[in-house]
Amino acid sequence: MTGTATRILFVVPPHLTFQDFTNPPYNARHVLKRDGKFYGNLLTDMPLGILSLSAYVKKYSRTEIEPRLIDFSVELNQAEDFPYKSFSEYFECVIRNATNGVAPDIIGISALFSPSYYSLLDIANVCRVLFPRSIIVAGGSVCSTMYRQILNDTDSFDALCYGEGDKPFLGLIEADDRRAYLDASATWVTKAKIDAAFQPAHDFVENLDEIPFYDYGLCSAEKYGINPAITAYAGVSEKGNNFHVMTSLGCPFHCTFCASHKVHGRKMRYYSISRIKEDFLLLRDKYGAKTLVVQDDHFMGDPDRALEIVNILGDLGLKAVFQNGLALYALKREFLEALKKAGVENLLLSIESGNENVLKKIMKKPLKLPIVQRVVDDCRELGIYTNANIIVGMPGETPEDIEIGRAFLNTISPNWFMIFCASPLVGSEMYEVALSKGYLKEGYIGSDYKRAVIETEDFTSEYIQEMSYVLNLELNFVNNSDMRLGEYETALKGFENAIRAKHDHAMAYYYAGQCYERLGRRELAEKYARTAREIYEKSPFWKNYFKMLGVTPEFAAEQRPSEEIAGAILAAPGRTSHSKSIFGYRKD
Ligand code: B12
Ligand code: SF4
Repeated sequence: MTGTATRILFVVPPHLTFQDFTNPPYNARHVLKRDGKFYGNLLTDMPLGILSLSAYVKKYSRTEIEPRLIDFSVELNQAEDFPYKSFSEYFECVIRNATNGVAPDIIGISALFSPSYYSLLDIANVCRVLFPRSIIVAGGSVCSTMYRQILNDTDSFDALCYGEGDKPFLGLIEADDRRAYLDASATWVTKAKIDAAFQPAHDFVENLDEIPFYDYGLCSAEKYGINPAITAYAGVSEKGNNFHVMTSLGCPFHCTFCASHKVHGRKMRYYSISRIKEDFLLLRDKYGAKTLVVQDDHFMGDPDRALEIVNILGDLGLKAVFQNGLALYALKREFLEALKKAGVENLLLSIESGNENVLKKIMKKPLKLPIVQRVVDDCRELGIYTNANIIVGMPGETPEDIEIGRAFLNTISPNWFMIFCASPLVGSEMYEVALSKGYLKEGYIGSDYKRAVIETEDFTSEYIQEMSYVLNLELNFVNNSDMRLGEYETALKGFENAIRAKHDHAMAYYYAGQCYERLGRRELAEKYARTAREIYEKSPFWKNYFKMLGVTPEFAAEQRPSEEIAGAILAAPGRTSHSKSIFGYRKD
């Protein structure tokens, strides 16, 4: 370390709460560690915000910058066991070892997800004790939307950044008196300012080409390579050597469940095509990238430009995953053909609801169901594997609405559905509605679309929790589209993936066994059927769901469901409300 260098420690809190890490819910991905316990599995995409900040300040600062990164999601996934009583104890141990007694000048924590909220506070508190003189700041979506609460909950921060941090962070580093700069800035929020009803302002880099090539060197590609986010996509064959990229920032839409505009605004800003090509080449040739995971909020903002980028990917021989989904209305057949030609083998379709009324009035999402049908069919014809994102439990949605959506979803054939419980992201319109109407349950801050935390006049959170799981089992297993269409090899990809995510997935074993049977692979068919049976026999959980969904495995004839339940659940698409009779969870 040189005397004049600015030492920066970037920290990413874990994306899961302590509770969800040490005691993962039944519908979450989990892993077995050496200590014989199951832990929540954390998604570990590269933290582009930090890579952007680091690159920006390295280029524009007058001083030498010495950055380092601790990403606790990666650290936790790598840990072979977890002998700690709290995250706080663990954070202290890791940070102490990593810094080896040398205090950073600035500690910058990046908190993008609400489930990180308490870890954000814990990390700041631990750092304040370890390094009383360091400047401690944080940024990201959580800080941009919850700055008041954070600053009321802890005194450990010097300031929080509102929105994008490239320019404000540079301003901080360059300031002669850093604390005075934070106090005076319109973008940094300090405790003194919230007391004075201060409204922070964004300070964006308007021309994105001014942000240099992200500082990917901060991330070990090997550590991030085992990212369970990408392994979750059964249609992606090249899972190693994946790097994350952003080709634009901003999104003009107003989806009520989204908070992204609080960080990036609603105006689209784009990197130039020549710049994108340069970055992709560097990633391929210097870093060995094989797959690029495109993180844009609205990649289809300019469809011609999007096509150009897709063609560049194809020319460079890079595979691409569009993790945030692509606006379906812009996915014309020609564009999908170009994607396929460029080697895109998996698409995430942000359908969100199979009920047009919910899409339009409750989610404010500009999507028509015939478009959904057309895009799903086109992708299938072209051999692009599709994952459909669905959200249930929005304030204002009724069980009848959910049933209408459910009926539609049973008629379309994406390869896999990802069903989420609506989560009230602070900064979203939906959060404001839920808050003003008293719909939020305790613990909503930690919710990450797995736990239902909204409760309205129309439904309880238990109903939504249960419904999301039933929809998952029904759409992905009982009524699996690939099995329906005789695509057994493809169906197996989804089932095997489900088994990797949940080791005791009796239904995945059961249907995988049937696929092997149809493919004439007797030995595997028997093995999977045997495992399904072993799990089933020991598990009231699975007995309940098999029964509820009207599935009677050969080995459990005595479990044949009553006519009433089987009829209610298995009725052909178009069925109407039966949820009340099955779950009895509605408040009324
Ligand atoms: C990529 C992404 C992911 C990736 C992970 C990204 C990662 N490792 O960082 C994955 C797939 C893992 C993911 C998962 C989820 N995501 Co997500 N994700 C995004 C997305 C689309 C892009 C993030 C990104 O790379 N942005 C680009 C960089 C350049 O911007 P940035 O990270 O925000 O950083 C800038 C500023 O925030 C700021 N900043 C950031 N950190 C710091 C630190 C300091 C010190 C300073 C000064 C400034 C600063 O400066 C940066 C540079 O300008 C955002 C939406 C968005 N456009 O930001 C949603 C977003 C962050 N995700 C969101 C959500 C809800 C989720 C999930 C809960 C959804 C789900 N269930 O699947 C999960 C949560 C994770 C979990 N519990 O498992 C919400 C978060 C809202 C909230 N309050 O929680 C967002 C905002 C989208 C939305 N709809 O509102 N996500
Ligand atoms: S959910 Fe996606 S499309 Fe909708 S406003 Fe947010 S970023 Fe835009």
